[in-house]
Amino acid sequence: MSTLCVLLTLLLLGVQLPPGDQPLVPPACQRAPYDGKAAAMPWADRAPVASQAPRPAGRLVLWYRSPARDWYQALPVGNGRLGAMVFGGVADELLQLNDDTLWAGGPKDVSNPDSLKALPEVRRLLFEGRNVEATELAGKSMMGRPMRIQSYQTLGEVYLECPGLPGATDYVRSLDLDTGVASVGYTSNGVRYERRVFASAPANVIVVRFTADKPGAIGLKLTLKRLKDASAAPDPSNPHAIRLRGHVNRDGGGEPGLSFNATALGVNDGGRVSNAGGVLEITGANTATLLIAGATDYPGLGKGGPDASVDPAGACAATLARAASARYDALEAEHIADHRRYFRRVDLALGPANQAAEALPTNDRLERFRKGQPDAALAALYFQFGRYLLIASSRPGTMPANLQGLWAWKLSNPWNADYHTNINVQMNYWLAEPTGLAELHVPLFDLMDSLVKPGGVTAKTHYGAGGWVVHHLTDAWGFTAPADGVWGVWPVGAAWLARHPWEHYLYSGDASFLRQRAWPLMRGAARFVLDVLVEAPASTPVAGRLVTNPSHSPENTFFMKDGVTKTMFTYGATMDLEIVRDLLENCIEAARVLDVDAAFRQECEAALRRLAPLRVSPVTGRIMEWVEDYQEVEPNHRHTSHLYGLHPATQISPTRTPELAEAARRTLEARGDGGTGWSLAWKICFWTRLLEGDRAHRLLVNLLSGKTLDNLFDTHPPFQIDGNFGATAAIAEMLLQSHDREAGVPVLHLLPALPGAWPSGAVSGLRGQGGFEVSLTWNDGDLVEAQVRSTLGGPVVVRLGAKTERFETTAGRMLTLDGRLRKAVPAGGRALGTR
Ligand code: FUC
Repeated sequence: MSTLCVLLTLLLLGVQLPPGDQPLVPPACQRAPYDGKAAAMPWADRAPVASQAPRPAGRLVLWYRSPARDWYQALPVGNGRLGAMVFGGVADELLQLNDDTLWAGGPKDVSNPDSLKALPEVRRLLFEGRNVEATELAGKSMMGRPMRIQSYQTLGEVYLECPGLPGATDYVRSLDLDTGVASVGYTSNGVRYERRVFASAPANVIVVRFTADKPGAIGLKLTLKRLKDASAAPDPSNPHAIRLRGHVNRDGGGEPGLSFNATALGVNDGGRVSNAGGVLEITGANTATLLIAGATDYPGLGKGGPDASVDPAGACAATLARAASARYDALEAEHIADHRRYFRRVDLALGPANQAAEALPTNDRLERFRKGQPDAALAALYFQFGRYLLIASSRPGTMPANLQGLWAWKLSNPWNADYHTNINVQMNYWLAEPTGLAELHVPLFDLMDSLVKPGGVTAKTHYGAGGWVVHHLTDAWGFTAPADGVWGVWPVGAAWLARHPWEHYLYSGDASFLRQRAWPLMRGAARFVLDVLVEAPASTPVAGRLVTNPSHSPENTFFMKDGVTKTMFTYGATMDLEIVRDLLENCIEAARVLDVDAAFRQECEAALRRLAPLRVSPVTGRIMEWVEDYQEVEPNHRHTSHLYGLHPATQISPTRTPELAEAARRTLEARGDGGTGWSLAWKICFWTRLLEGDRAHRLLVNLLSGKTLDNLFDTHPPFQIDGNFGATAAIAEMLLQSHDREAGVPVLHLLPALPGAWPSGAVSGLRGQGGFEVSLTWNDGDLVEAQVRSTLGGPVVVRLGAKTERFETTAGRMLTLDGRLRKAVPAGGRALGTR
């Protein structure tokens, strides 16, 4: 045994686990499992690897010449529900698994009955400028009980050994975004080995395929492990399978938490498979396929606690029996077709081409970029990676993408890998509509539906209000009360979320969706808001106007007028007012379209007339973040909440409200060009809405070079997926914006924020509000051709620089325009994309 192995074994022995929860480490598998201690789940392959392998085929690949050394270098696959991080080892392979329903905790009414009693006093204190006392009182009486949620958790790990491999040459691992397949290839002992890994949505399994160019060369041993609360064993129903069964210990005792199971099944061609001692062993096979299923007894959003009628191990066995009845080739073909159904809707090429950069492994390419070398195509790759990640983490019927999409290796993940509703989960979905993934938006609406009931209880208990409320975060169990600390007393989470189904309607024009799903959600969120708006008293700068109270500008602290006292707690924070205005305006429009609820519409209109206005500071010329011109404690704070009106809403516009746009620009200058990953992504969206492509690009460069990990995951730090999704949406908006209207007619603004760094390019399949599909080519920074396909028909205004033209469109027909917006005859059959 090598010293390393001895050390690893000792390390393993040192891991303290409750009896019965010992991870299985059969003697054959010498690797110690991850001990939960190191920050990034480090991994080392025993086989030395050498490589000068050339770039794998495929235009949209992430690729590397060595196995991942930690989780942040591993590559994600996912089918919306089940995910894996693939490390790509040779002698030691690791696949970290997730099931998007595996959450600690359980459903509970967390509302705080003391809240309503304290509310008038908290409001009075805030209006009187006694913010510190208000914070103290709210901290004592307004927080959820308990005020913390529990974490989304890892499902476990697959540890795989290919013993006897002395080392490898010509090693390459990759993730092909166009197929959704991760691959590993290497040569060892004169044999070329290939491994392909994907998460199939149709088959509901993760598939790992092993091939070699010599018959009988495949041998491996595999175990399943988890840090805690689970144990592995042979599957009693299948001699070719092993399984990991576990049970989340809810709240450290008491009520039962979720049960879960992962089963790995070996399918061989030649050789043998056994599961003795809980080690799945394949020897002497020509090819082998590993099928991995995962399941929990999570009952579905809003459906209470663990579902006693579900047996996760039985569910896995049934899934595996179905998957194993298909040939591997058929499974792979089915997966690729399913993935491409979404992925290939949009294609993007950004020039100038840079062969030197594109020939490099992704980590080296990033490094080159970090050193300031231009690489336009890297932004296109990042854009498509963002779309890939949404396809892999949010499918109809799955949980919505959480703070880490669905990839999380811990039991207690950063911010619990929850659904933060004061920017993060919304940002996760900004790309869905414009980048052709509208169906993948639906899990967010499912989450919202499930929050109406608990959010209604919180609305009533905490505020005596109707409708539904969500504060700054939620989880799989319907948590809607203020969480974490007094900054959690931020009652406009639902109001912000309500923009999402409305946008889904704006893009699709689907009136039945608007009537059946969007409207009830919007109306309920607005009902709450109408009930909690209060009139600001005479002593305040917004006397007589309606404001929220209590309120926060998310997580940003300011100095009170004494210049010393720090607080976050306030009334009428600008973001609240922008969110409320947005929601009420959207409700008025929705009620008009649907021709419903005239009285409610009038109520919204009356409230809008009295709402405190957006204001520009006479001192700084910026959009004011609070009702008073307070100084921020951290001028470069990551949240720029008071620009909600610029993005995602449409209250601030360089064409319609140039003064406000100028104030927004000054606001952004003051906040600076840095920030966490998601903060940068939002700022890129802001600059894009200000039509400043070069400035947007500068921040995109900061994001790619400063907040992007080797596997292209965004880092807060640590990893947080919102930055990937937000920047993908921003790139789409640099090329096409569709949020404006001219006399009620949708405006397609072509290349509104094209940066100098992308002088040439082509994009196909972007979506615009009003049911448009848009493809563009440009060269030397000028539009060459635009194709606009309408799905709904009707008029459209096309804007390019200072020029606007109005056209009539016909549903299902294409409008082709030249670089001066003149109708052109489409060039016969020429595809705009570059594929
Ligand atoms: C918000 C942000 C933090 C972090 C957390 C998940 O509260 O302020 O930066 O992104 O969400």
